[in-house]
Amino acid sequence: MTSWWQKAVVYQVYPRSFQDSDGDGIGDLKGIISRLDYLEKLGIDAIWLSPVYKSPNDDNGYDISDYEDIMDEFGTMADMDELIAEGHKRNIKIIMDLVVNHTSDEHAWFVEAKQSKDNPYRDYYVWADPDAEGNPPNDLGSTFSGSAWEYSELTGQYYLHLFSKKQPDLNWENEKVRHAVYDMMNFWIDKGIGGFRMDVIDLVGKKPFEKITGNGPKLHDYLQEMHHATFGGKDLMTVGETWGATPEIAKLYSKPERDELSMVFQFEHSGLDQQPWKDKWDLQDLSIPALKEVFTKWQTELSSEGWNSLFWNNHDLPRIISRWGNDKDYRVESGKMLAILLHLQKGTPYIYQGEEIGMVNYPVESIDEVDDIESINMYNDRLARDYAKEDILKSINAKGRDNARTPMQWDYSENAGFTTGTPWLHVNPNYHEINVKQALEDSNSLFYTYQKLIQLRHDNPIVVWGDFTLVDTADENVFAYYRELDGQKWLVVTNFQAKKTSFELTEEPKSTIIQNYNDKTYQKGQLDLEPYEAVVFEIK
Ligand code: TEU
Repeated sequence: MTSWWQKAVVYQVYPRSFQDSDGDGIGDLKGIISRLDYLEKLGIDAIWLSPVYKSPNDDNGYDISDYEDIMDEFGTMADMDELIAEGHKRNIKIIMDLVVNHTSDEHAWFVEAKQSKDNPYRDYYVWADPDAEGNPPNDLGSTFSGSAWEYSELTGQYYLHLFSKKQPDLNWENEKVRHAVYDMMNFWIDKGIGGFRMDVIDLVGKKPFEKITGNGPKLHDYLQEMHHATFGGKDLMTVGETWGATPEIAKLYSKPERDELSMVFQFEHSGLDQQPWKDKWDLQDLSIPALKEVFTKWQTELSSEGWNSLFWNNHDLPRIISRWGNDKDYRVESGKMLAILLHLQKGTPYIYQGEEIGMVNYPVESIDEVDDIESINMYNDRLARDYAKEDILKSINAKGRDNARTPMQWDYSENAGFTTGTPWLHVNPNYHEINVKQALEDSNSLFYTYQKLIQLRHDNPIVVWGDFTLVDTADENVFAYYRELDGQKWLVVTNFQAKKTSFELTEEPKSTIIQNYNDKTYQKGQLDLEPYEAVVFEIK
């Protein structure tokens, strides 16, 4: 059986930074609606909408205080209903971000729970007595620096927060919590959404007293229970965010007969430019052979069981052209190369807003320019541990989450057409060169490469279903692979570096499907490749 999401391309919208409609400097739902025609032109099938629920914004909406209401700055539930309806008119489904590992500390459940040890909501969260010295029960750390335990004066116990202290962890062992979550999911399903992206879903089976966070013993039981209580049998798409997934684990989530999820985001490639066993902030250069190995492993392991998601970017990751392409001399060439390399693999591709016009990282000079709680906490933590300020800022420039969160660049007008007010986060000053208007007017822009890649997927079963085989190359920085289906064969060749090289084309190509150096023609034999050149051949 096949499903719509196996042939789909998903576009992620980070609402705060997409389009402001009322001049308060913050993107909103009406703004998104006004840009649906643009997304339809790009050709995407679904939008993954980062959280729009009511939230005090300690972590920009990933701290939810009411799952069935909309954040004031973003609009109203009527706007949300309109977004779903306007999406349907254009065959664009809305995938809601489901953040249920934790709530905000301002959620009614937590406001109740913290009052007393016998409050009916107490067990919605995870509490622990101080140890003999008054310290937290163990040394579990928060992803956003410091301890994962926060002391609560009112009752003299600690509560667990794997993220900020304003994001208390829900206790999934409590059946009432699980069923409250399922009811809330059904509320959204009834509105006609297309599915869910599940935030850090691999943490919900945690055993914090045994210091188990990801992949806890009950995780898959909970997901099967959720599946049957909510989206099961409803043709919705579900994608779990799972930082610690191996191919074996990804199959547990995504084999259809297990009744869990459609697919997961796994991050193995994303860890390749950090030093082994260290933090994402501890930088090292990307090795292309290592990248080839990781992609090949996932393509091969999930070829017939389970399903892959394909992505370079999201709201937590730096811009891919700045990260692994070249944002100085080859912005467009490297951007197209990266797009072609990713989108012709097997799986469901995700495009993060602005990726399709080649937006790049914002240069941060001082911590005062930073909004992201993860970066700010890390900065303070490392300063206290005597790291050099320059090194910390270097890490933030390379990996900080704000890189992806600067406002969408629409045109040449003030603030890039994002807002008529003061933007909540600085607009990248390069919007005079990089913006949607420019991209739409230039038939050679990155936008049209993305548009064509989406079209190729929609039109060619080989892109959706074809087998993947890595090609051995003389230059280890050339990444080439075959896709094959029913006697048809495509060859993808990409030069993943800023210098020229060559590639031996051993078969006469029938045709060229897409390329990023337009006026070149190709024949069997030695191909001279330009920096970041990418070309796809039909071989037979
Ligand atoms: O991200 C999970 C997560 O662990 C990230 O914080 C990630 O580790 C980090 O950015 C990379 O170092 C999800 C959301 O995508 C993120 O925006 C939220 O802050 C987080 O969960 C908490 O909800």
